[in-house]
Amino acid sequence: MTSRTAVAPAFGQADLSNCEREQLHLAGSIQPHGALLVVAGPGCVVVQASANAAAFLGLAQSPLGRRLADLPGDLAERIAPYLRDPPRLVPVAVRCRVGQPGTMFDSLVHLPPDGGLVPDGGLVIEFEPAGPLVDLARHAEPMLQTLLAATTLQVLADQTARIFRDLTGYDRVMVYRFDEAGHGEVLAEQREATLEAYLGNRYPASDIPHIARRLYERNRVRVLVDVGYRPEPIEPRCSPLSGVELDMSLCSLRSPSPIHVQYLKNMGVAGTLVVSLMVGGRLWGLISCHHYRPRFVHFETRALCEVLAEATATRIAALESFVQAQAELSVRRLEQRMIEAIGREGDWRGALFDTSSALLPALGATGAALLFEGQVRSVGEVPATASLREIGAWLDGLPRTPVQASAALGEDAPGLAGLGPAASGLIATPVSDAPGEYLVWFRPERIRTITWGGNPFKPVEVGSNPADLSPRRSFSQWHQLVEGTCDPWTEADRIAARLIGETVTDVVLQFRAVRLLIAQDQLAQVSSQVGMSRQPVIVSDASGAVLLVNDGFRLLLPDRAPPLSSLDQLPALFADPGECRRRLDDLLLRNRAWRGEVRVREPGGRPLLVRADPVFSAPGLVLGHVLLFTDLTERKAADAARRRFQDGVIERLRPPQGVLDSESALLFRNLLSSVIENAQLAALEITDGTDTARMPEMLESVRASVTRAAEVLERLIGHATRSEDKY
Ligand code: BLA
Repeated sequence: MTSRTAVAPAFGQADLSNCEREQLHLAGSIQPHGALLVVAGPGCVVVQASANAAAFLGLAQSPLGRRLADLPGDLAERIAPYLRDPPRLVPVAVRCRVGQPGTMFDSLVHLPPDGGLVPDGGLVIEFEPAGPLVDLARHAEPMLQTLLAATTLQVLADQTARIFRDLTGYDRVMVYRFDEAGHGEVLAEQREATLEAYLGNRYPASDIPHIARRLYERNRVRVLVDVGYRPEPIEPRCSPLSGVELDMSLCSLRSPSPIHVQYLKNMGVAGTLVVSLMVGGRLWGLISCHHYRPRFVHFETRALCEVLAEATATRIAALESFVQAQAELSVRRLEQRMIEAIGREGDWRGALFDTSSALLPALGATGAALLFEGQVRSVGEVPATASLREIGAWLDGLPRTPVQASAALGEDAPGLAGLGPAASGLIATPVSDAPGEYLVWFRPERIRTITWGGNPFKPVEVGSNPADLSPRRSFSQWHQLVEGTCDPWTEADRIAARLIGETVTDVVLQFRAVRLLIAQDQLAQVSSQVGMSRQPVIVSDASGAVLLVNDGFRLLLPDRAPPLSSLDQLPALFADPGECRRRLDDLLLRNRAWRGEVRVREPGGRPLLVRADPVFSAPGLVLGHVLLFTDLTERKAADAARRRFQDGVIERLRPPQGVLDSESALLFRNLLSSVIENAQLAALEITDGTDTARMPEMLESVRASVTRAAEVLERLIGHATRSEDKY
């Protein structure tokens, strides 16, 4: 990397080599369909203004240096209530009159994001033409209910595109989803009949730099009114108080990057409205609207777009979690059958590989193989045994993770020769902590064509003059023939593979522990296999004398705990020794299995799930006992997150005190209850379906979504009622 590209280029100075770091938030100018003022100090003196401010607001002279209260109109009076506690995240919207003829404007008031750091960084006021008020009572509720009723991602995306087109009137509306690599795909589209379809097209990640994606996580709705616009500079460019440029991250009027403007011109688009879809705290996709003539949408419509996008995103979280819940259900059935098979046949492998097993359908695979204790078992289309062993060795060489997946083995593992088209991709999960023991699924090659909206390998074009670089000019479909790959492994596939891997690992441990009891002659070998497991386990003989405690269990206990020689010592280790004693007696004296929770007796001791079973050599003849423990710390954190979610969401149902009159408070409550219904449904799916480690984060993001939607709704309804009252 050259030193020139290592420096973050200023706004408008980026070229196609360093646009990843263009300072988009320091645009220093606005689009001319509005005007911007920065006011500071107790007198609210105008310290910065867009060059068009006087003309746009109908003032005889520049507002720079004047107090808001001295400007003609009712601006100062109208925004006074917000000066004490200015909004940071979501701007407040106020309708006001400015200028001699008293023209009406919608003004958006907010603090710049760094306003807290720079002493008196100023308050930003953006002015836009006042628009007609949206009939929220009539439109918003049915739209929210439609989104809530969608039962698949495709239906949801289609409905979202339809609703956005009805609401905004753009020529084309697309729902655009990012994949793991950041490439985008048009999932749903509504368009003017005469336009070429973009549905199904893919666009390379390089079309939207990371720095822009991060900005869109904060500023959720962007409008570019006219690609042919002349930017109005902010004067002076740096604040006379702080000496720094205005952070325009939250500004609706911010000038977009000239590179992107060129891109849209190349595409033939004149105006855009783009709304972020945030799922699980990440930018999942965009709702991208194109118009072929300049187009402006008023604040109220944009705010409604933001609320609807939150609803769509929340519904996406719910639908994605539902897929995971299904996987979990089928894994639980598989586990049951394996445990039964141990009882019946003394082995669990049959249950995994019999014809009715869910092993292949669970992963949409055409073959699967188990590498276990030096043996190989398989079902369906798999490579030859020697190749399977090579795959085991290759997996041993990779960093140890719960799941390894490749959709292009030929490329990812060139050393694995000649696997053939039946195994173009694999997904693998360890079934024990020993090397070489895996469950592996295979998918065959699928030669397919990806349709890109323009050549993805040429995001950039050089004009006749080498300095004349431009984003690509051609957006005609570009077909890429992809060979040597299988259908991609999805997040749901990874979760299913991991769940099955964890389940089989448990079963393997149980199985080995049982064998430890039965095959005393192999004690050394088997006990080292059990001992190696990270999952805590204790094995005792029929009388309760401990035969084995592994490191997994010892690690749970305080350092000074004495070595465990008998199960009778267990109660003293846990917080409720009486209950533990009773369950142990049931196990040792009455051969009753023990399922329950205990907590290690020490400050901050871990909560554990206990699964203890007697092992029989013949009916009524007990060989010994196996006690498996599962650390519940993560699950408890997830439970706490669920409770916090419920409390947080219910808290939100109350409309803010005194801000809204009774009629609008009722409207607020009605709309918010749809938003909350949506969120609670999502929370249900998330708690059922998401793995416990990600659950707190997913719930938190739904909660953040509700909070944000509530805030935007409040601003929107506040704007509508205040505007109606006054004018
Ligand atoms: C931004 N590029 C964007 C945005 C989209 C696209 C949606 C966000 C615009 C917004 O939120 O307002 C791309 N738009 C698309 C695509 C479709 C679409 C793929 O409608 C498909 C139908 N762009 C390039 C290259 C660079 C680049 C090569 O093609 C840089 C080297 C830069 N794109 C770029 C920049 C932005 C951007 C800098 C940020 C614009 C801004 O917010 O200021």
